Amino acid sequence: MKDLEKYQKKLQHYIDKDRYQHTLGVMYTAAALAMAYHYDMDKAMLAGLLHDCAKNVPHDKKIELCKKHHVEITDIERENPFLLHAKVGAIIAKKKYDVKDEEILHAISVHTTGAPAMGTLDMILFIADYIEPGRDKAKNLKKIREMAFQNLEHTVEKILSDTLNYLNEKSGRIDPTTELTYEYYKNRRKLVV
Ligand code: DGI
Ligand code: FE
Ligand code: FE
Repeated sequence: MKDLEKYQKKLQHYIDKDRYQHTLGVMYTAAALAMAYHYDMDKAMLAGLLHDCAKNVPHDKKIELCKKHHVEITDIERENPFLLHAKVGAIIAKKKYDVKDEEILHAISVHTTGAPAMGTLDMILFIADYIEPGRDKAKNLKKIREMAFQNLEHTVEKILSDTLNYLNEKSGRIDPTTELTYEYYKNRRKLVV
């Protein structure tokens, strides 16, 4: 996909070097997951490439952009504006990168907290962001990297469970969506098994 190069050049002006490296990791990991789960590889790569495009947008600007585009801001997001880089990323992908594909925009907008009943691309991006080769801090990465190629939903549940434990340990405010999403996937596994 030739367009990808154009997006890459542009993106490099807006995010720092380390974030760009992370982004490439997510892009290629999303491609691998798309291959494993028979999803459109080009779409997965574009979602991976652009998912953190709002990471370097100042907090007040993120809030302003949400207001301008009628995107709802929760109290938790107001207190932890970094969470907004997901929703604002979707706005920027649409307005500045001209991405029209709603699945890509949705995957970007839920990539930090997840959301109940995610689609395949949502889960691919959520997981790729967590397991890309440059990540080395989270617990259980080896196991989660293995799980990712076996079952998307179980992997999402495990990532959320570990993220909630991590946030509880460091007393980070938990977005209700993160909690809701975890409960959703936990209950689903119990229903299915
Ligand atoms: O932008 P990245 O760093 O690549 O990754 P991300 O968008 O998934 O953000 C990861 C961080 O988000 C990680 O430190 C955990 C945090 N996070 C996820 N859910 C919540 C949360 N932080 C808070 N405070 N509350 C949440 O519900
Ligand atoms: Fe992110
Ligand atoms: Fe990321």
